[in-house]
Amino acid sequence: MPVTRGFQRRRPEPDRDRLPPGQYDTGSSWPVLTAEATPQQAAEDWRLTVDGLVEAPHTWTWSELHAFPGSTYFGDIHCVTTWSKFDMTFTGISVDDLLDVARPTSEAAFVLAHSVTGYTTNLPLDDLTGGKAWIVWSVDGKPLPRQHGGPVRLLVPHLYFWKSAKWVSRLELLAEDRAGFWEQNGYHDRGDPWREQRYQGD
Ligand SMILES: Nc1nc2c(c(=O)[nH]1)N[C@H]1C(S)=C(S)[C@@H](COP(=O)(O)O)O[C@H]1N2
Ligand SMILES: [Mo]
Repeated sequence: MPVTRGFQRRRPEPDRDRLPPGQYDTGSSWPVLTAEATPQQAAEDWRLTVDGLVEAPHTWTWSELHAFPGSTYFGDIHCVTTWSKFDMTFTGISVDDLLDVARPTSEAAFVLAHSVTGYTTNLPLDDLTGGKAWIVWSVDGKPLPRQHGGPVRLLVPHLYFWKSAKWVSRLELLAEDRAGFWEQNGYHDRGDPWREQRYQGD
């Protein structure tokens, strides 16, 4: 049967330029991946601490965090379980602004991000600076749902999403890399999705 070109049904082609190797587009669904029980702490009671190898360790309250200039990430996220989700809008503040106050010492080279739940994940300090990482409390214009890390989560979208600690309460600056929860269980210390750094040794 002849088919007029303009009426041909287009099969959605995976967006190769946008999908890191081994990933698929999850579309409108946003899976929840949580290793622990979701904490129920009220937003107004939230505290975020930056300490360890810094000149000026500091703890911010929920309202103090909101006093920083707002910063938005618009783009994609990539989970190591192979889903990627396109065109997310997260709003909060830049991690740079917190580090400007706390001032990492010259020895500081790594960060262990802690959640109130005890979940941890490690990152090179360089991956949290230069406008690449956020502390976020809203997604697509709405408060971040609790199962997705609300009231406050870390967002490091250029790395696999396990680095984006939900319910983040502390950024601990370190001289040496110290493995976090998934990293102790065999996941990669850096986790760059474009280099497919899923597991230790990748
Ligand atoms: N506190 C905490 N943060 C976490 C996790 C977790 O289990 N606990 N899971 C990580 C993993 S493996 C992923 S893929 C993302 C999932 O975020 P989501 O549930 O909002 O999709 O959160 C990351 N941050
Ligand atoms: Mo994940």
